[in-house]
Amino acid sequence: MKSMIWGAVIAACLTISVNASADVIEVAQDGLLFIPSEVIIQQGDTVRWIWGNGAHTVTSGAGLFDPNMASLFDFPLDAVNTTAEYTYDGPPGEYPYFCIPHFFLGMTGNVTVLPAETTGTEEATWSQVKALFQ
Ligand SMILES: [Cu+2]
Repeated sequence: MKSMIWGAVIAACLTISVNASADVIEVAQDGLLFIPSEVIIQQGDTVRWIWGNGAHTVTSGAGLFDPNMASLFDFPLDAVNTTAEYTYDGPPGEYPYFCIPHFFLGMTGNVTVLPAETTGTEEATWSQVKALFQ
């Protein structure tokens, strides 16, 4: 019975992952939080940040001491600029970002970019599913 349930879960994951079209993943801002703060996407997907309140930035990099901060993007996120978007079409990997004025208050997030679907073979998909749990 248990294996049947896992089979169903895995089948559901495979079905979702096989959708090779580029997606837009939304991240909300509320107070000093990006919600969700961690997202897992595929190469070519776009993340859209949606302003909630206050004045913030969405800035690429691991923080104010990251020499590469803002090398990918540095968006305002405030009452005037209520959305920001970035398409992750670079190499797969971890892409941290943060809010400049609130970095020291822990306003950070991370985007994990998985390899893009190539042919949608089961093996490629399965390795992506496994990568979610590593
Ligand atoms: Cu902020």
